[in-house]
Order: sequence, then structure tokens, then C-alpha cells
Amino acid sequence: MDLLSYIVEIFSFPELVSQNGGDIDGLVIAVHLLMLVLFIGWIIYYFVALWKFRASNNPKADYKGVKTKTITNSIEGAVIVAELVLVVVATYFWNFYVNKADDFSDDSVIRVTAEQFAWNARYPGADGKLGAQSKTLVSGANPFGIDKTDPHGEDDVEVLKSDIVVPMKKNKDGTSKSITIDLVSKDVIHCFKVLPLRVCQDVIPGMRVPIHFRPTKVGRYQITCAQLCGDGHARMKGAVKVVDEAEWDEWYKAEIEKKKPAGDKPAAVAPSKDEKA
Ligand SMILES: [Cu+2]
Repeated sequence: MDLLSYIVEIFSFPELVSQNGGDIDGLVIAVHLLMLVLFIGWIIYYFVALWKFRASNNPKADYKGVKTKTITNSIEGAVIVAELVLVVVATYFWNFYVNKADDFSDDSVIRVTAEQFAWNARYPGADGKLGAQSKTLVSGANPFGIDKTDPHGEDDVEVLKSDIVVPMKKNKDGTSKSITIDLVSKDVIHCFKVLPLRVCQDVIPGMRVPIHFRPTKVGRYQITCAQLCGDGHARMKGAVKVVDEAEWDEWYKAEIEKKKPAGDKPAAVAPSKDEKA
């Protein structure tokens, strides 16, 4: 019994904590069912061929083979049908997701920068907007290429090589609000893979690739880099920490506070400026 439950467990899907992740699982099941049908079809064909062309029935080998075009036509037909199904289904879903993209409210946008071999996050400050970032500005002093001339960037919160904290907020109808993570890379191609969220997206240098998900359960979920990105690839682990709204507010406030020491000074300096005037 233990063995059976173990077998069931290793063939089951990993924990699901994403509202739309079930669609991915559905697609995986559909592809496997299609493969099962093809597998059974070819096995039947194999045994029919073995039986029909057995040595006792055909003592002399026929080197000319089949002369009719039935087999060739049916195989070509099957290939055309399979391709058509793929193109039609793929186009339908592509169209569906492209047009539905507006539904993602972008309530929380977090920029995640991948580097050899860590994940870094940047959150918008009080203005709710992230400062501009460009690969052309990357230098030793500015590892993430932050555009210092963009005022939106001044109050941004940076969390380096630590858990990427995301809030689990609910809509009035009980559904989860969408989180958008903008993925950028500082150096080479990485891949942001979080199995329980059913997210797996390549992070490509020079591109900003947004991903969307709606977390449904608080917890800490491992990020695996799913692209071989260098000799430290195997240790390029991180975590997405999904927290409830209260914990998020507390965490975010604390991060803003951390930036305060520098921010407090202008307030103290400001009156002296007035005095001068
Ligand atoms: Cu990597």
C-alpha cells in the first residue's frame, strides 16, 4: 500500500498554489492523453504488421513492397491532420491569452533581476512606479543599470539575493489578484521556474519579460534556474514568499523604513533652506 501511494505521489502534479495553474495541468494531461492514443495506435499497427507479414504466410520476401498508395496517403493525411490540430489549437490559445492579457490588473509589479547566480527584486516605492532600468547603464557601481535620472526610481525598494516577497490579495469575488513580475537579466540567459505557481519563463538579457500569476496560498516556494547559466547554476536557488495582506503591509513598511535614514535628512534640512530664503 505504501508502495502504491508512493507511485501515485511520484506521478502526481506538484502542489498547486496558483489560480490559473490548473489550466497548465490540464494541458499536460491533454498532451499525455494524445501521446497515449498515438502509442496505442502504433502498437496495434505493429502487431497487425507482424501478423500479416509473418514468415509462414510469406515464405518469399517481396522486395518491391506495397504498390498501392493507400498507406502513404493515410500517413501523409494523418500528419496533415496532426499539424492542422496543432496550428488551430495553438492559434486559438495564443489569441485567447493575448486578448485576455488586459485582465491582469498589474496590481503588484515587481522587477526581478537575475544574475550569476542569484535573484534580486525591486519594488515600487510610494509613487507605485518602478524607476527605469537599462542594460546599457550597467556598471560596477550600478550593477542593475538603474536610470538615476528617473524620479520614479528614487523611492524604489531593493531586495538583493533574498526571498522575493509577494502579496496574496483577494478581489471582492474571492479570486486572487494578479501579480506581475518583470524579468530582466544582468548577464546571461536564466530561467525563472517556480513549480507550485506553474511558472517557467526564460530571462533574456536585453529584454523585459513580464509573467503573471495569482497566488492562492501563503508559503515559501523555491525558484529554480531552469537554464544552464554557468558553473554556479546548480546553486542558483531563490524563493518566492507569498504572504497575506497584513504581513505584506508590515514587510513593505519595514522595507520603506530601512530607506528612511537617508530620507529623513532632507526633511531636517528643508527648514534651513527656508531660513536662508
Ligand atoms: Cu541561472
